[in-house]
Amino acid sequence: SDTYETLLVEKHGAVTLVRINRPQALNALNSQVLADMVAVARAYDADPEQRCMVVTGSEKAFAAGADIKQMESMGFAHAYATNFFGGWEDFTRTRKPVIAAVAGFALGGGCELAMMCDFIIAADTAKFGQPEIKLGVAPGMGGSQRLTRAIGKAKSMEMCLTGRMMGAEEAERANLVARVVPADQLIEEALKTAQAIAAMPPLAAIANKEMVNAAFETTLQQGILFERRLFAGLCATEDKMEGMSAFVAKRQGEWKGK
Ligand code: CO8
Repeated sequence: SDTYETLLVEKHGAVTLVRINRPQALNALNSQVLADMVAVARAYDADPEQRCMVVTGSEKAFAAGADIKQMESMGFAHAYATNFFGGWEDFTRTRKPVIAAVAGFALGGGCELAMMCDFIIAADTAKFGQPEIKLGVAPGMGGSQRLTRAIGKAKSMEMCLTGRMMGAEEAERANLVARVVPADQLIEEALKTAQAIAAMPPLAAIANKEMVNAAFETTLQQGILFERRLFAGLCATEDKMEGMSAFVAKRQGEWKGK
């Protein structure tokens, strides 16, 4: 059931590790990768045993973009009629936490996929970029919006207009990535972080993700109201009662996801 044409999926306890696996094309994202990523995300969300997901590529490339060979002969009518790239919105609807672990190239759609995840852990070899302009196009999977929100107008505009790559250190300084780690420790560090998240009360994990994401979708006042309501809602969960009494009793909490 866990077989995908373009992905290698491993379960590490409560963590699902997803590796994009099209080495012959530097993990370029074609429609099959999209279908597989959406399917794996749905399966992850639906599995109560799974609490965190890590998306990664290879040492050389997280993903070198959308598949240029698939788009080479595509015209407006086809792109518009098929809502080309629109399916990635389904991936962003994943409710549980998703970490991107990026080594090597994260270009175009690869950078955009990494930004669709909740946060990015980068190897020191990571290279981010939106080089679509060099192909006569522009980002198509949310890059112009998510990159700008992440790193601000000056850097985003420069990246999109020149198509230059940004290394891991600069990406950390610019707030594109949460953390940079040595390349040979990337998977280990990403799994460690994912295990820490997986050990959290699962409803609270979903709520925290929803709240932070609300900051990108609404006004400050609406976002704060959303936060306060959701906070109040969490007070109705058994895990909240357990979490606070465990703290007071100086013991480890045990979560039910209820
Ligand atoms: N799509 C398809 N195939 C790719 C892609 C890609 N994005 N990137 C690399 N490949 C393939 C190469 O064609 C090559 O295949 P082959 O061996 O059959 O010739 C193989 O992967 C290895 O690549 P290279 O030989 O080029 O490897 P290098 O190490 O020399 O170079 C680079 C690595 C610098 C990453 C180089 O491959 C490169 O520049 N790739 C393209 C990067 C890029 O432009 N990405 C953006 C793509 S566009 C996009 O993501 C969003 C588009 C939105 C358009 C909207 C239209 C509707």
